[in-house]
Amino acid sequence: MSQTRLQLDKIDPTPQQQYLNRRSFLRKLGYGSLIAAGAGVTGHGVVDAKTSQHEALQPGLDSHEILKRFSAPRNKKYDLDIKLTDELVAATHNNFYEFLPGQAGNLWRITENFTIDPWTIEVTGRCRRPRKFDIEDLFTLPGLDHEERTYRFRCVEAWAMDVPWTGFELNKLMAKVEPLSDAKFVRFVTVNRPQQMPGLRSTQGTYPWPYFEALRMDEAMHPLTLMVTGVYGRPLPRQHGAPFRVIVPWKYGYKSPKSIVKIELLSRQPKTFWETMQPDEYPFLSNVNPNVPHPRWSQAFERVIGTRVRRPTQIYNGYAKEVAQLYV
Ligand SMILES: Nc1nc2c(c(=O)[nH]1)N[C@H]1C(S)=C(S)[C@@H](COP(=O)(O)O)O[C@H]1N2
Ligand SMILES: [Mo]
Repeated sequence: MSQTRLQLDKIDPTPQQQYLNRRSFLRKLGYGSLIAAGAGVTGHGVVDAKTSQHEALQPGLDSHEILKRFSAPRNKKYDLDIKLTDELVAATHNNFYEFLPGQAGNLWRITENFTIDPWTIEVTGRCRRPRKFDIEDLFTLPGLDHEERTYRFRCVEAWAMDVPWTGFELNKLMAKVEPLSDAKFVRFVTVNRPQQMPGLRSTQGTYPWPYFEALRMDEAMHPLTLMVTGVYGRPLPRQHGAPFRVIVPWKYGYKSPKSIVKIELLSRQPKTFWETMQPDEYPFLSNVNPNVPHPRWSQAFERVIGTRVRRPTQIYNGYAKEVAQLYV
């Protein structure tokens, strides 16, 4: 067995654990919604979906087989023309301050007992139909069809990854609550659960918990902004922000909040978590820009995790064609 193979085996509990999570997660969704979710997942209609889901729930299939069967149809429009980050590398290189302040490789372990089912997201504020969505809603409501997109992702601390997220455009969820015309900003709030989140306990008083982020309405409604429910064809692992997070690929990573419980539509610009503490370092917009250094380091280059690649940072993280017009 090669050295690489051995190393992979050593950290293999992660995908295996995710696979088991996926099984119980899907079981909890109930059979009816399995079919519905499957229809969105395979794109081949209800009957095929039912078959593949059914088979996938048989014990003994390896996690890669599961991954193949549950992959949402990939939206070719957003396909990156580069080698994707290894799943295990992404799963063991995370940032989730509620569990552990700082960058960490063992967040998958620290988040192990975090309860993600049941879960609700409340969408409220300046909208005609405020409502709560549960897990099942996000997988089964019409119009929230899941797809897979490969996106670049850039942390402000100059590391990058290229990963396949599964989810749907946030604007589709917004449409369900019918925003009012004075809804100009969208604020996201992460779950506040100190008994399961050791980072919340150890930093009480240091940080303004719970974590909150925000976008302008036009940014939130942009087709690139994803409500993410999965990655690498599986439900989102806890360390990546299960069960639901937002991904905004042209902004620094902290603008992509995890484990969201509340979305508020607001008429005025709110403060964000990091902006509250260090407005010069983490301003509201925080678009990826190689020409604007962080006050303490350059943003000209980025390190691709799991590789030796150091590559130039791209303006808007490579999404200028799609988003530059938002900022003229
Ligand atoms: N709730 C919450 N969301 C968060 C963070 C956090 O600490 N708490 N960290 C952010 C930062 S700085 C980054 S780089 C990304 C990391 O996402 P990943 O661990 O899935 O790679 O999550 C972002 N979302
Ligand atoms: Mo980050």
